[in-house]
This record gives sequence, structure tokens and C-alpha cells, in this order.
Amino acid sequence: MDDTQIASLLKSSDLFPLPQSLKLSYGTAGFRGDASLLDSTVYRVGILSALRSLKLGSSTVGLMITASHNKVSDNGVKVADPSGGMLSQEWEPFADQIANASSSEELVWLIKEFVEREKISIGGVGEVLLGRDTRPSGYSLLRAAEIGVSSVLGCVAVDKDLLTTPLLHWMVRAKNKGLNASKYDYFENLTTSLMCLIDLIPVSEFKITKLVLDGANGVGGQVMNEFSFCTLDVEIRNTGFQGGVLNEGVGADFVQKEKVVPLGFGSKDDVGVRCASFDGDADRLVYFYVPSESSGGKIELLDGDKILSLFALFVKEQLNTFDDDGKEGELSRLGVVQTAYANGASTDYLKGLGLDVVFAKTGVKHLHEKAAEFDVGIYFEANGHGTILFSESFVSLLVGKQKDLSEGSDEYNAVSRLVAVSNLINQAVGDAISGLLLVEVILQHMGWSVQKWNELYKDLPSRQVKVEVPDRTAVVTTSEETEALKPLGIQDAINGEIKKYKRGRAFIRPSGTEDVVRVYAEASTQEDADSLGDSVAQLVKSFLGSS
Ligand code: 16G
Ligand code: ZN
Repeated sequence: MDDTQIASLLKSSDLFPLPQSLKLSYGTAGFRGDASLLDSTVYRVGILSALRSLKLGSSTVGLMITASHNKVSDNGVKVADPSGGMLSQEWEPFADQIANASSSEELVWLIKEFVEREKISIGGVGEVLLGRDTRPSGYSLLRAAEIGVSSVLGCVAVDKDLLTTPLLHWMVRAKNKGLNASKYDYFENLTTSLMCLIDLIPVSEFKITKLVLDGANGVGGQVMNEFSFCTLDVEIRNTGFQGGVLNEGVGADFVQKEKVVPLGFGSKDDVGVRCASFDGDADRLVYFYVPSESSGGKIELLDGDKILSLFALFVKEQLNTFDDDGKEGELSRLGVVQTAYANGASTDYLKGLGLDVVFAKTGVKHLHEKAAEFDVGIYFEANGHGTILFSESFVSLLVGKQKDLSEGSDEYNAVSRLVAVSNLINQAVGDAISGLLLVEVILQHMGWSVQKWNELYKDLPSRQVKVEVPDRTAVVTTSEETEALKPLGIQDAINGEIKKYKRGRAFIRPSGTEDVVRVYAEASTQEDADSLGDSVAQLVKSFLGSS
């Protein structure tokens, strides 16, 4: 690194001193915290993104400013790698180091050392696309990111302004594949593949019924609002245009955790109507409906597990149609990935379909990695993060098959549906908008109402508790987070509790986004799930002490 580069970094870094006592870790989804403390963090992640671009031969990298479903006064920042996926985990320690550097001098020293170790040639051309959600703090944080990127010589930041997180990931992926990568290209891509799937719906007279979307008062509702699907009837509420606070009493996280209607929903006209919720940056999707006028705001929730089950059923049906000799697995390998949070009833259902079900650690990057090992890998967290990944070789095989088969045959239609799904559903990361479109088209394909879809299986009652402890890192789990390895003895104690309940299951894990230990419990009745959850929480307190 030459003197000009060092001077450029020192000068810009002095604009963004690290607030005292700020200690950050890249975590499951980037850095998050109170927005007023994050200028220096976002500026430094700007530098990191520019270096990442240089390291990877001038490929385009993405930087998203969002704190997703967290409260509006928080914000956060994360990086999209050139593939459109999450930042390589190998760079996370460097992210942690620079985010916590206490002075400009230390920061520059860390960067210099890293640049030399990684053999990054400064002076090349680098490009970083910047996006932000609707948080008011996003605007000035984006300026900090811009300064960070351009303080690395030869690197430019391109301001993409308000975007959903998955849209930014999609743009990065498309750009690096040499494809058109604007928001309008994204819309066009969605529309074309959606139309293709609609044309392939077998029932001659399908009925379009209304979907009501809760936009969480965030960017997802606004982006949905921007493009119209003439073939779908979608009413969007909680766009944030008529007041309403981001994620406050609204959005996928609220709906999934509280199992009640979001604000603006629940009138008698809403009873039985198919509804969906996005989270604040539209990478989570859940569905729900109000079962009756007397439900007191309680909903029937169709979470990520149920979306996964619907997708798996549909994809499997298509695969079975053209795997002529019925030997599934010969041409394709369909796998599903869940986390320990997946409801036990969903896992039983998926296994009952004969599917390969594997488990990953919580956090999109872990599920994505496992799903990519299959030809068709479907992953979902119960909270609504997920997508379907198609391997490039499998898509080529499908396209080849499409050419060989006679148009209009069942096999041809099945293959064409899969090709269209691979174009519709975001291959970079879980995307509430493309996920919603796929759910809508599959329901029409099946001729199903939301109630019928809900009947695929009945969720086991569950309970989640969070426990504040002095040091959550004292909890160490197995790679799938189903068992605790530390503190020693706690797993035996948990097992002792589990044994007391029919269909009992419970686990603990340290949160990646909050300073707490999380407890999950399920059992055959709600009373039992609550009681199991409470007793495991008590165990956490007695082994770790409460703070
Ligand atoms: C983040 C993760 C999400 C995970 C959640 C767990 C991404 C994009 N988001 O929101 O996948 O479920 O963290 O939070 O990876 P926790 O560690 O606090 O329980
Ligand atoms: Zn999100």
C-alpha cells in the first residue's frame, strides 16, 4: 500500500471516529446496532467491500444498509459477495477487526497488513453497489459507505438508493454474470417467469382471489407497489406511506412470533382472506389468515416451514413427471434444508414425502451453503427466510430436455415449470417478493385455498423464550444447534426435562443478533410446550446466571 493510499484512508477515517465502548461482531447477518453509533462501522465496511471487489478481479460487490426486522432506530450493514450470496465467512474476522479498530492509525495498519497478506492489488478498478432500506438513518449511513468505498484508490460506489435486500443481492449476481441488472430488469424477469408459470397452470379456469400484503411499513411494500401484476389481485397495506412505524406491530417477524394480526388487519372483511407479511427489508415472508370473527386477533400462521413444504411438494411433482422410469435421484437430487427451529410436524411431513431433509445452523448463509450441495436445494427458516437453489448443470440439463420433448406434453410442461421457477425465484438469497409470487402461482396450480394449504400438516405447539445472561458465548452448541456442548452438564439436564413431555423437543443457542440465549421448546400440547420452555429457561439461568 503506497503513501497516497495510506493518506487517503487516514484522512477519511478521521471523519468517522469509533464511538466509545462500541464492540461489534459481524454476526449472522452483518453488523447491527443503534443507528446513531454506526457511521464508523458503515464507512469501514465500505472499505472492506472495495477491497473485496479488488481481491475478486474487479467483480461487483454489494453493500446493504438495513437492520431488517429490528426497530426503526437500529440500523446495520452487510456485504453481498459477487455471486450474490453473503460475504465469504473467511473475511468475517477481518470485518470484526476493522469495525473495532480504536483509532485511524490502527485501522490503517490492519488494512495494510490484510492487503499484503491477501495480495490485493490496490490501484485496480473496484465497484460496490450500495442500497438501503427505508430507515431515516439510512441516507447518511449510505454517504459514509460511499466515502469508505472511494477512499480505496480506483474504487467506485454506485448508489442504488432504496431497495429490498434481496434485490441488491440479485443485482450484484446479475451484474457479475454480464446481465442487465437494474430494478426494472428484476421486475421484467419476475413478470416473464410468472407469466410462463401461469400459462402452464393445468386447470382451464383458475380463479384469481385477493391477497392482502402487510409491507411492514418498509421497503418491500413500496417496491411491490412499484410494479403491477395484472394477473394477480394484491392489496398492499402498511406501505409506510400513510404513517405507521417500520416493524412496529407489523411485519413478518411480529406476525410469526406473536401469531396475531398486524396493525391494519383483522376487520370482519379480512376473515378467511389470504394474507402475507414481509419483514422490513423483504427477505422474509410468511402467510396467515384470520380464522373467524371471534378469534380475537389470533391468526392461523403459515410460516417458512409451510412455504418450504408447498415448494417441495410442487418441485417434486414436476420432477416425478419427467423422471420417466420413476427412479428419482437419477436425473436430479432434490434436498430440503431446515434449522432446529423447524416445527417437528413439518420435518415429519417432508420426510413422509420421501425427501432428503438436512439441518443447518441458524442464519441464511449456513442454509444456503447446504442447499447448494443439491441439484435442487430448497431451504427455509421457520421465520420465513428461504429460497430454492438450482445448480447450473441441472438448469442446463432441463433446458436441453425442453428442446427434446414435444411441446405441450406433460413432461415438457413439467420441465418448463422448473425452468420458469429457476428464473422466478431469487437464486442469490431468500426474497419475499419472488417467494410470494411462487406461492401464489403454486396455489393456483393446485387449485388450493390458503386453508387447504394449511392442512398439509398441523404444527406442533411451540414456545420460544429469550434469557438474558452475563455471557451468552458460554453456550456452545453442535453444528446443527440441536444440542448444547457447553456449559457442561446442561444438555443432560435439558434431556431430563424433555423426557417428561409427549413429543417433547427443546434446544438452546446463543443469539447471533442480540445479547441473549434463546430457548425453543415444542410438545404435543401448548401447555406442555410452555412448561418445557420455561423449565429449560430456568436451567439456562441456573447454569449461566441471569444478568
Ligand atoms: C438473522 C438472520 C436469520 C436468522 C436470525 C437469527 C440472515 C439474513 N438473517 O436475522 O437468518 O434466523 O438472524 O437471529 O442471515 P438470532 O441469532 O438472534 O436468533
Ligand atoms: Zn430481513
